[in-house]
Amino acid sequence: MSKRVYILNGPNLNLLGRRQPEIYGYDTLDDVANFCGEVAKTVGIETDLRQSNWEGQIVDWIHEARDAAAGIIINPGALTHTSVAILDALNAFDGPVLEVHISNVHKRESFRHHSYVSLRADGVMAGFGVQGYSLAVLRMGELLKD
Ligand code: CA2
Repeated sequence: MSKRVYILNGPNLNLLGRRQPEIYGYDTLDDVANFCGEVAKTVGIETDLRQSNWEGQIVDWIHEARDAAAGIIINPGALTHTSVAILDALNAFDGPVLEVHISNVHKRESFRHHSYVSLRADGVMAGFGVQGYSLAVLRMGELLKD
């Protein structure tokens, strides 16, 4: 049976492909779910992509992942830069964690340069557009290989 990986997305990422395409591109989150699912198959894992605008919901999904997922790929949106709660939840998760940012946060405002999640992440993708999610799925396949 293939290993399950949660792809968790934070606030406002439901707007992907519908606003600010110059920063985030034209693909929607449904597109991301679809191409990640296809890439996942090639590396023997399956993905479950979710999005919430609520910090507590993301914390709950990370707790759920402790029993239900082998790894987590997370784009926490703006919560990246503020949420100790998400960091604490990730610290209670035993599997690999990969952090994804569609934009290159290091080229943007200084408040986006710090990530609480990076204190736990095993790898970080930033500035690869939505392709960063597929690259993270490939890497996750490698990290979860038997
Ligand atoms: O680059 C990223 O993926 C970010 O995590 C996106 C967050 C931002 O706060 C982080 O600093 C970097 C913002 C997500 C908002 O997503 C939108 C997508 C399309 C249209 C409007 C917002």
